[in-house]
Amino acid sequence: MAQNGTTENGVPSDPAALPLPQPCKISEIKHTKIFINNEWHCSVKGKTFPTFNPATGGKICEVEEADKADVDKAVEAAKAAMKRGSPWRRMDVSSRGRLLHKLADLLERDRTVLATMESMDSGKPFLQSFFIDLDGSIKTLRYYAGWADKIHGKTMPVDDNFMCFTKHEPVGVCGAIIPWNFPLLMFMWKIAPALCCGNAVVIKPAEQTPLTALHIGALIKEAGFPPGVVNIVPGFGPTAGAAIASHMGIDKVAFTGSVEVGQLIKEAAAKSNLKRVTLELGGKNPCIVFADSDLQLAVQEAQKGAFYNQGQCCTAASRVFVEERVYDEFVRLSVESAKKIVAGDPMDPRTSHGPQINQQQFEKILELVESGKREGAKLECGGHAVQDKGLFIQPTIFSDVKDHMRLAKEEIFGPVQCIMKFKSQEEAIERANSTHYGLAAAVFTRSVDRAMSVSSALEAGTVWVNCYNALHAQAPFGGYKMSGNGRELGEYALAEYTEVKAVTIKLTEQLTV
Ligand code: NAD
Ligand code: NW8
Repeated sequence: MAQNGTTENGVPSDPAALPLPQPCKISEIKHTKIFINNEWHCSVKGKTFPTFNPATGGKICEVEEADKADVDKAVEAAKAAMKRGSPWRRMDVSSRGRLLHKLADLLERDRTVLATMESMDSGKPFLQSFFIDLDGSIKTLRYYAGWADKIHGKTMPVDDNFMCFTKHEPVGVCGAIIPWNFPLLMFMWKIAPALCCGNAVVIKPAEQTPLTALHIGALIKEAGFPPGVVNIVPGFGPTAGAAIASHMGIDKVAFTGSVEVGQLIKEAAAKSNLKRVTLELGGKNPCIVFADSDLQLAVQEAQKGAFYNQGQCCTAASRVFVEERVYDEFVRLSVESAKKIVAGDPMDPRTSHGPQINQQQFEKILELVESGKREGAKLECGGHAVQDKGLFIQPTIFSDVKDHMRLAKEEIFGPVQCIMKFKSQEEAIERANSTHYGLAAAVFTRSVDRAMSVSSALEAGTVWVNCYNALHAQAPFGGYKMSGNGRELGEYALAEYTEVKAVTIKLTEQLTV
């Protein structure tokens, strides 16, 4: 059983929760324009770009393409929303929280439409969109709604002649650039903490998956956020994305995506106005399975870690280290279970495995699979595209993977599990840490001592013990080393969206008794 009371493909395990939700018919996409100042705008250059359904290859619709000039307009709107005396600045903090709750209510109302649209645009199985992405998005909004009226500073005792306190103020205009693997969830991870702290946002969805973000634009307006508080600029990385990263009017940028682009963003931020940068980049996440673990559980969780969202997760468990004594059994059970995964139409409730996002990712993954075959890893199952099915790739398992192979070093971002053998705990830790990444890691063991010592030794922002992908709005998420800077979710994310002001007041009246 997976988390949140759901089974592998997101189906509720509680039969009382049946019947299952069904995707709805979307005959026409309503929102395809740039969202600025609570209004829909055509692109300044008059350009549009197509968005496709990766399951069918069919074009869904054209979307207005934002470029630098559109980002400039969005930033002006956001700056106006942040101006002293503006409705957003003057709004009392409880009302800010109510607006975020209202937005969450509207996501609940439109849950089926949003889940259907998310699946059409990204290829995710509908039930996963419905139960994981929508659930996570709604929980993230409600969690930060609760923080809106609890963001306060401290009073510092200095010397007798002064009163000194801090205020946690919004940073200002926050840029956000997000990827295509969790289009709606990443949107909420960015806007919810930004808005609860009183910032304005200019956000660019990924060019592959702009649709749910634009629907949310309509809901933001309906919820009653003042104009300019959230602005959505669908477009490409080197144009709209780069304009955000180098904009003089943007005070902070949050990015989720590849290491390469993360480096470009930091460089652009440094060379423009030194805007603050938070980055959530990839991982080559180790999963360590000890012989004393519940092996069935380890097999299931490691598999979910490797194949969830077609392997397109920054948290994907792509290096599984298994203790020698249970290695053969682990491989056997993993292969047996992987062969049962049903790839197919994302709208079909039996499907738990959809297509990759696009041709470029599809080819990159298959090229890495070929490198594994060439370098001598043992292909246990899969290893090919699903016949005649466009962008679908079979869940693939390699055993006997060695640390020097490309499979063990590069982020694959596809449904490929690499299994490796280890002898000692010390060796497993050493090898798990020998990567420039450090996003997440997992340990499977029945020993509390071992869970504690191994989780301390792992260089990763998240360590899961006897579970995988156990993300919660309350817990911080982010990377060590080259997996990123800063934290999203939880209380820690608030620090990324606030400036701290120290106010020191000289007191003239002196009490002598
Ligand atoms: P990417 O990093 O290019 O894209 C992520 C976002 O950055 C998109 O919104 C994109 O438009 C934007 N972007 C691209 N170039 C930019 C630039 N020069 N300036 C500003 N913004 C820019 O990722 P991708 O090309 O879609 O995927 C490539 C690889 O990145 C994947 O194979 C995977 O390894 C990794 N990836 C990681 C995540 C993650 O969640 N950490 C998500 C998607 C992709
Ligand atoms: C925020 C996120 C979640 C949540 C639940 C289950 C499986 C996978 C993910 C996940 C609040 C509450 C719940 C997941 C999401 C994003 C990434 C990787 C895995 N998130 N979930 Cl990058």
